[in-house]
Amino acid sequence: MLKYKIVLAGAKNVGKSSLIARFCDNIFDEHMKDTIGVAFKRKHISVTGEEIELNIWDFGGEEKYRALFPSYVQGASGALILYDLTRKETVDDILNWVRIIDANPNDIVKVLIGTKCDLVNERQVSKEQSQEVCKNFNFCEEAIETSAKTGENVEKAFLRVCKTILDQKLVLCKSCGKRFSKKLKFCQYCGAKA
Ligand SMILES: Nc1nc2c(ncn2[C@@H]2O[C@H](COP(=O)(O)OP(=O)(O)OP(=O)(O)O)[C@@H](O)[C@H]2O)c(=O)[nH]1
Ligand SMILES: [Mg+2]
Repeated sequence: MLKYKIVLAGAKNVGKSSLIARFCDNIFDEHMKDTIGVAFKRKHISVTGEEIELNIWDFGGEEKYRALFPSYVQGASGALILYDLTRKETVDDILNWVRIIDANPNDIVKVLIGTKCDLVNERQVSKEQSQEVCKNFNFCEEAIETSAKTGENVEKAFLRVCKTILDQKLVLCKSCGKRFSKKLKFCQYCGAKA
């Protein structure tokens, strides 16, 4: 089974733990507790025929934990970076997370996630603004607007990061049709030359 580490980052209270709780356990808590330091969840999913174990790292957004972030990103294949679309100052914070993720020697897939899209009357960040951020900081495709409360687009967010990681790391064998690591010279299933 393929195993990938995914990290979640973003300002305090953007909804990182809530997104994970909806994705992993299909629950939503109006009174979610602040994350102290780092939390961890594991989930198995199937993506385009590949079985994947996702190790999901949830990082407390409070300022005092930020010095720990570079070491927590070690070994990650993907990052979901969240802003709260009802608080525009959370968009300004994205650059701080991107700098650290991009400084990592691994090629980490970045997906931008807008949260709390159920709060339609409180929106402060337009789709155009988030597209601009995606372009400027080399995010994968456009931002995904989600709601952990209703579940809207939550699965899509995790699937996007997984699919992009698979495309980056695996190649389709022309001989047997299975996917194998780009690092290998031969297909691990049928032995055909890469
Ligand atoms: N309406 C609405 N509220 C949300 C949503 N996601 C999270 N919340 C609320 O926002 C608050 C913060 O959510 P958390 O998931 O704890 O945020 P966090 O980013 O993990 O916060 P830290 O761990 O402190 O960094 C909680 O009161 C949640 O119930 C959402 O999609 N819609
Ligand atoms: Mg949290």
